[in-house]
Amino acid sequence: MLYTLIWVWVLLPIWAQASQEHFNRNDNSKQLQFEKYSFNRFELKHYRETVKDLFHFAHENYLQKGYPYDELRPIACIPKTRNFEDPDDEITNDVLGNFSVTLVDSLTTLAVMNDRPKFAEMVKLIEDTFPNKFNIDSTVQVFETTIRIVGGLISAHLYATDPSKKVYLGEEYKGSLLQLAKDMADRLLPSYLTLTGLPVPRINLRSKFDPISVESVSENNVAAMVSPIFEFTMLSYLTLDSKYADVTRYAMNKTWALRTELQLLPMSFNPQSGQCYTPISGVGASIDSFYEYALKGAILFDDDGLLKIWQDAYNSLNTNSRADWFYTNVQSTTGQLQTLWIDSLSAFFPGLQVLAGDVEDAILKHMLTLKLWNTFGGVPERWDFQTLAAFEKKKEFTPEDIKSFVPLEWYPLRPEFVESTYFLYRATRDPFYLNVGVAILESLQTRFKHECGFGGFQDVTTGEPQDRMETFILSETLKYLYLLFDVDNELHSTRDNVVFSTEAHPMWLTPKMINNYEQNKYFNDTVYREHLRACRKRDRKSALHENERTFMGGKLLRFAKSLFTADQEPTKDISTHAQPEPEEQPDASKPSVYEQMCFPVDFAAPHTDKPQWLHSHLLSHFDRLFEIDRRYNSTLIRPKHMQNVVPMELQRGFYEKWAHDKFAHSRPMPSTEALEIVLDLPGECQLIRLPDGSIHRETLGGRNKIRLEKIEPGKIDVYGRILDPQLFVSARCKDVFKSTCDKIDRLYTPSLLYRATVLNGINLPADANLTINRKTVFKTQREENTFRDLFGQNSYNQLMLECTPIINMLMQ
Ligand code: DMJ
Repeated sequence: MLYTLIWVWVLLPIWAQASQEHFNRNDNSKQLQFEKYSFNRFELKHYRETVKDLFHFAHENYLQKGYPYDELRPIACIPKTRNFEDPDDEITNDVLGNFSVTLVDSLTTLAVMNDRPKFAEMVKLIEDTFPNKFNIDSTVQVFETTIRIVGGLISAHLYATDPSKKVYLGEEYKGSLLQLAKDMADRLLPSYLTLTGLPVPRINLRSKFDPISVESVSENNVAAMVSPIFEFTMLSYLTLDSKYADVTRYAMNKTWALRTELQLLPMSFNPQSGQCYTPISGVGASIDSFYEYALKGAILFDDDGLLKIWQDAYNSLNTNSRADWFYTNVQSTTGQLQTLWIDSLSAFFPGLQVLAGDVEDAILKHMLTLKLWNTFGGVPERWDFQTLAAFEKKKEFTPEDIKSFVPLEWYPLRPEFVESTYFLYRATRDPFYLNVGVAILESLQTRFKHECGFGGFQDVTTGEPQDRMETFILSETLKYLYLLFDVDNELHSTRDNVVFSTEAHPMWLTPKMINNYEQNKYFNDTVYREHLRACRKRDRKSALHENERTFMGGKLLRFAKSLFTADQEPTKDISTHAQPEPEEQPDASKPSVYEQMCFPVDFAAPHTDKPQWLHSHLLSHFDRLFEIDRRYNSTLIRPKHMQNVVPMELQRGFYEKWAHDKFAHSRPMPSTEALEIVLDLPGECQLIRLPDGSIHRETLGGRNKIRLEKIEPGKIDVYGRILDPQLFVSARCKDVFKSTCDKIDRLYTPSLLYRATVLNGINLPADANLTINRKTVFKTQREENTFRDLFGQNSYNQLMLECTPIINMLMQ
């Protein structure tokens, strides 16, 4: 024992010193024996504390120079206030309600950083700031106010009342934050009192609808229409008043009922009439937190209904909108590509995919944001991904050339990139993501730090700084960055089911809270009870006029009809919370929402054969690290202010240190062409994914989007291999469906082959097959007849498209 102790005492200082030496990365002479190791605890601590210092720097400045106004301008060092002169200035006034929003929104970052004294001081300051609660004559956006104010207060209340948390306030806290959250929610909830039950986007905190013009509430996006469900359901759990949950749940279900036949939601509607405004769908602005809260709500509230919405929506996205490196905006009724840009808000999606278990695709999608960051030093609000042949050969690019690829040029230091980086690190523990975090941190210390706080770019193409510190910089960007390095944070080891709100406010429910709610919840607010009853009545009524094309569209009409028609099984599309159905008995054999989510993980899976910290698994085994650079080389053009900046994965100490020299290599760019076919057949799209990545289908029912690679000898395929002429020897035609290939000689060898590489957004690994049950492939004779003209099958059981064999689509 004594011997062991001596060793510990002797070794500790040496280890500490050596680690500090290693930590000084730019000093080569000092990189000795620890050179190979991953971030040690000294490094992690240093980065974590650096983030904390940055937060305090900005927070203190806000308190001294910005408070009690909503924000502080980081360059001018003066408050940024609501535009009191022009109430119609929605861009400013939607968020800045004259309610010290930075103070409220940043509170949980102090909690996450375990800063109890400051947390307690800020709770007191909030109590003093709002003696009359939120009785303020401000018209604000319901969504923004919910996620920043209501969400911030609820989450801080959870921290303040949870004895297991380091910032627990004990007896000194009397529940003021929850009372404030409830007060704000009560002021926002009237926005749902529309004919449809869908919320209008804005409301006046004092006088509800009085000073609001019709135009300012005539359009609402789906993210805003559904998102309050998350914060408001939490509020119901905490207050036992179920009206918040029920009213917002009705809106979530009704919004989802407005989806198209493809299970895609258009991005915006008129909430008074339900008429569709913007028919495009995607994962970015206007729709982002619809997906986020379907999944996060399913997890936090263990809610099967929300899980089903998430699964259907995600499946449909994958079929219709998933591209290799991002999700595209598509027409919600046809699934056709609709815009040639993506927006910066979509960078949150990989984090959500991690939560859903789809780490493999999350890694790809996150990579694109990294490349945007490398190019512009931030993530432009919109980036145009179309490649122009005219630009490919160009050597010099004018500022105008660059601007033409950045339709919206600002970057307000949004959190989505670091958010996804954090989730990917938690899922993979790959030091790659810590390195990304360090690169972001360095940018925060240099280009984004100003005299009084942090501000992003007004224009990423020129590097012009933005004199604004949005509240999400303190509530999200710095919080996720801190958590990335704070590997031992209490949130990472808690047994509670912690889920971050869309504004990064941690939320959780203990079994005690759930039981209490289930046993004691009430709904005795006549206004909202009557409102929901009237909405449901209108839903039922509309079913009587099925021929009329109402805003509801096919789905909702069918649903409403099913409620009305006794012999049809009623679907559960619309919430029945106000008149609860008999409670389902919990079924012990039934998997929880969490257990139902499972995606196969491919190269991201932590490797067990070697210690994980020796190198980055991603850098060593992901051979497509530079594919985006090459593929989008005519649109990822670095502006002048970025020209001397080395991309983060090429910086000294990044690639050569973290990639395993035995494995790491880069895949050559494919030279094959590809085409996509869409088969829309009756029935469900059910597929079975086999361990080798192959996919088996019993039928071809449902919507199938198949990417076919054209295989020609000598070309490089999407897996980076030179195509072997041998493939052609084994691919002769022999038609069994008696289609046009009848005319082709049995010994004919085609000069072109196809290979399926992607099915409904799922990448097929090299040498994986797509098999279909020969007997059940077509459900009806009619289907088979239709397909005869198009498809055939050769003697190797390969399916043929117009006489060209698809070598890995096999009939079995
Ligand atoms: C935040 O307010 C939230 O993350 C929201 O969901 C999207 N926009 C900002 C951050 O970009």
